[in-house]
Amino acid sequence: MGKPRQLVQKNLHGWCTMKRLLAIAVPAFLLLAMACAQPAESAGTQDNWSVKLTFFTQNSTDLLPITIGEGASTKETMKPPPMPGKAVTSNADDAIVNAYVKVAGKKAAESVAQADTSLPGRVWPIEINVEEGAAAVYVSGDFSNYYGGYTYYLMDLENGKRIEIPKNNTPVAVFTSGANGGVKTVYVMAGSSESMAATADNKLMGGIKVPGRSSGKLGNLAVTVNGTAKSATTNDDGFFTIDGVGPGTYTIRVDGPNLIASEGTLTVGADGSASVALEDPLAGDINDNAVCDITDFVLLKKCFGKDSEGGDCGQVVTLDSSDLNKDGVVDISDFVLMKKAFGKAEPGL
Ligand SMILES: [Ca+2]
Ligand SMILES: [Ca+2]
Ligand SMILES: [Ca+2]
Repeated sequence: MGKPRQLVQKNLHGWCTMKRLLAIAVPAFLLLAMACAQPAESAGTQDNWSVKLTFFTQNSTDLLPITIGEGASTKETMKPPPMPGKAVTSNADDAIVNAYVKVAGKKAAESVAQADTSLPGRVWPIEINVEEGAAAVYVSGDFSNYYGGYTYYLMDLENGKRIEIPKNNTPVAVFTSGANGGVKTVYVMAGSSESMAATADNKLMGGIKVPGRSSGKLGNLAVTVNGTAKSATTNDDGFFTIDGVGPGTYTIRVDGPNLIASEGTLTVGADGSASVALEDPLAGDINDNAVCDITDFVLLKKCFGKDSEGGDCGQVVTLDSSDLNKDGVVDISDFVLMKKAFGKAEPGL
């Protein structure tokens, strides 16, 4: 039960190593990778979708299912807040979902309740009541009616984790064994891009994804709230929080070495909640001059085929800045990433 996430990541590293060894077969491997990236079958639409999350302990009879979503598919359960990027309608559909998981007792599901429906929100807070010395809490998702255009995450503010919920029912740990007891809140976030941010109680939280980079390689990206002195740096999972973002309209900007910065507009209402789907920042600006063009292409070419064991790229460019997906080697995958960014310029400051 609860296959450890680390194992999965280890396998991915192994996969990358294998890919490197078989560099000669790169085109075939690209095809394979593309096949892997295909989303699971999705039946939902943008306005009528649902995702059922089931929280449980090692005792698989302790199940707590909750459903989030939009439209008729969720009418028997809970009405969620609108999606990031959509207007807050402040009608009864804008519900905050609270769920309680009692871990040490016999039952995981103590209650599932719809909280104050007059309070609009754009993330779904889920409260988990973890008893002291409790076993791990896991979550798995049923995505049979999800909308494939959205991605979904659980945000664990206490541990600074952005938890990706696998679409194949694989459980992931939310809180591991030995977690301190008490009520903990995780937030479900969903949006049309993989990078997203939202506020709850004037705390800005979010996750940044750089296409092509795996979780664990998304650290040290700068997130700034333009017009304020507020900023944060992402951790390796792309997770960040910024406190004290009160009502107002802000431009959120994300940038980092060799990236074309992205921006999104966040309007925080009087209740302190709002959300924004950010454009994913794209890797490809190797010389960091705010545009991805032929100069960057030439620099990338200087490092082609190089890895940490295979020599440097000459005087003008480092292997690290050309390794756009941060897998330790400069190869065709990095060119594919650069193609996404090619011709793009950063929004002006
Ligand atoms: Ca940049
Ligand atoms: Ca450039
Ligand atoms: Ca690379």
